[in-house]
Amino acid sequence: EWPHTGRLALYLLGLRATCPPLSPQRSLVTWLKYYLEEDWRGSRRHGHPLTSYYQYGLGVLALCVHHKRVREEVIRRLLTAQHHGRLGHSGNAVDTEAVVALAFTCLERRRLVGTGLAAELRAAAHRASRSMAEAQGPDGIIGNIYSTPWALQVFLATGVCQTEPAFGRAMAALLENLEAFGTAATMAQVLPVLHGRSYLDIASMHCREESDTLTPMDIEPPTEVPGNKTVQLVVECPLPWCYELRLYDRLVPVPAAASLLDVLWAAAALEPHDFKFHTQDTPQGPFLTQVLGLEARQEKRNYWQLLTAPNMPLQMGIADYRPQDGETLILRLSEW
Ligand code: B12
Repeated sequence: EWPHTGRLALYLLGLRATCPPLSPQRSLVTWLKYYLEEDWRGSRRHGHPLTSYYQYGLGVLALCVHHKRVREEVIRRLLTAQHHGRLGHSGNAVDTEAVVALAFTCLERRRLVGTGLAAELRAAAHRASRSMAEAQGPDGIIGNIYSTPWALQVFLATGVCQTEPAFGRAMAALLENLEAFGTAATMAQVLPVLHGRSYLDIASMHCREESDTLTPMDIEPPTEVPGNKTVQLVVECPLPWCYELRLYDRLVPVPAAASLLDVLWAAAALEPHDFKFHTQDTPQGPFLTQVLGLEARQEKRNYWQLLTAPNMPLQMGIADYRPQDGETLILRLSEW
């Protein structure tokens, strides 16, 4: 069983933000401390938390927001990882660096550490915020559109948004691309930023009588697109233990509005039924776990990466991505 560090951390952050009348969270907070320890135990062998630095950072952030101390060693692990540039993997560096920088800022602001360590954490958070500003593209985006809200949360939390020109440019980029945030998971990361807040503000929220602003929306059904399209589906396994690089390559006809998930279903229905796949439901949507009987293993840190030819990783999952007519999609067993 993997420690549920990230899920519990997100749950505790969400719980706190809803201003519960009683405080039923105490035992959950204890569980989170336990998961952090379990998570790290894996690292003695592997050199990183069993889950990921992203989840480990979320764990520290959630404990801090609940005003709970963590052992100095736990914080030092994150500082060391940041210092040695070990936080990033497969293009997700900004998200992870930002979560960790928010955790650092929280610990420092809430005075949960001594003055020496507080100064180190402040310096580390400012380093992260500077490197995010430097990573900004000409379009204002930092990392990609989904990591930009995290970078903005760091600017807001570290208080550099007044002086940092990157802030305004990144905010403008977000406002231009709001339609990209269609899932609950991505909305949860962008919404605080649109209100000028970061997850750190949960810690200092005043729970007063608030009107219920969470009202369900009427979501319009997607518009029907008439006609069909053809997508080329390629499966690759560049890992040493695969007998061949290209394991599957076929044209798949689908309706014009089909998502990549629909393409996979259509491929599975084609004669002679040689394409198989499995998914796992996550809060981000269905996650592709198995293709042609090959399972991506969390403990081996491999995953089925989604790309569009020639070699561009998708920024969305299989249920959200809608390929164009004639596009070639690659499912590649990769390491992260
Ligand atoms: C770590 C991470 C990964 C790791 C997860 C492995 C692990 N054991 O940690 C790996 C490298 C495998 C990964 C893969 C992908 N990821 Co990713 N990932 C993240 C990251 C940095 C943290 C996720 C996390 O731990 N959340 C906390 C835990 C508690 O929440 P959780 O919901 O339980 O998380 C699990 C699932 O969400 C799943 N997962 C991770 N990424 C994705 C993406 C999608 C689309 C789905 C359905 C599930 C999923 O793995 C998580 C850990 O078990 C986020 C950053 C972010 N801003 O959210 C990006 C993020 C969620 N990933 C993203 C993307 C695009 C992908 C890929 C589609 C990339 C690709 N081109 O192949 C693939 C998924 C392909 C597939 N097989 O379906 C985007 C999603 C954007 C969106 N539109 O929703 C994000 C937001 C990054 C970004 N800035 O673009 N990812």
